[in-house]
Amino acid sequence: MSKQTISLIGVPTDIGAGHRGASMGPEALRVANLALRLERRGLQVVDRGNLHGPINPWQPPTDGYRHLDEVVAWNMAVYTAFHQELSAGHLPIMLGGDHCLAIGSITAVARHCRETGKQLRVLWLDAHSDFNTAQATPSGNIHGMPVACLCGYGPQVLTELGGSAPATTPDVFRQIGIRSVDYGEKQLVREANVGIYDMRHIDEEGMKRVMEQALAGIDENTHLHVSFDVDFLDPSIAPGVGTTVRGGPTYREAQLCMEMIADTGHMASLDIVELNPAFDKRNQTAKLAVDLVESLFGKSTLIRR
Ligand code: B3U
Ligand code: MN
Ligand code: MN
Repeated sequence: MSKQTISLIGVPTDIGAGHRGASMGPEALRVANLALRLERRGLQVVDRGNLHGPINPWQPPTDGYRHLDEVVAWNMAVYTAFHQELSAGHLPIMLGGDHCLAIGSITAVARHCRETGKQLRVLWLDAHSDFNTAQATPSGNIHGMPVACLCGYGPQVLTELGGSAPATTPDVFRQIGIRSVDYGEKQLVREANVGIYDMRHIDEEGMKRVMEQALAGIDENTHLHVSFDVDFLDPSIAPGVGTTVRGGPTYREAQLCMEMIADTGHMASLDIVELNPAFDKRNQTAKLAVDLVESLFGKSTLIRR
């Protein structure tokens, strides 16, 4: 079998976020040696550089959305770049950027799955369920809305980014680490029946059981996309994010989560989002993210198979 090619795609924007600084995420991940660490795992890595898009005008919401036009422009760029890499047989990694950009990446992945007859599964590692709508959002920040948009709840320019709406359905999602869901959003995720493994579930059953449940049903025909919002992690180990929420997974729990994903052998695309170097200290959160991504690609203490 030929070497797997990984394509790094930098998306330097905080256009959907409530704090400035996620735009520096791609460079922080490069400085933390992401490419080299993956190469050491025997993977071929190409860094495609950064995508380009509008500046952040830092405006209040209009009709419930902040920066909708700019969010669409950035997501179109992500959608095109991601789809191109997938069509070439590469494994794309988005270096975000805030989480609104997962609308573009996952719309591309969903199209690729339709074209190849694959079954899509999305693991959404996050403190937040990101299922807000213009009515439910407390902020208008679109990084709190990508899952809703991908499932058809949102402005047409985002729900139909890939030409047909919606990109996918709630049943493909498994959300892990959730501990902050807004008032109206709770009703929405319940109605849509999104698969949510919140922190209580992790506390009660343990990360091992939770991951067994979240990964159940994955087989040869599955395209597994991992959307890793760095605020998934407990803020004591990952302070470099815009919206910290206490009570997240520990270093050990996060490692186990990543290792169990790696064990499936089916991860075919990845987002690393919401890393915010403006809140970080000595790039520690970027280094931790890289460490965990190595585990996602099969790094383990011992030879297990
Ligand atoms: N749910 C809140 C906060 C939030 C969502 N995602 C992040 N923060 N990173 C909102 O504004 O929608
Ligand atoms: Mn998120
Ligand atoms: Mn989050």
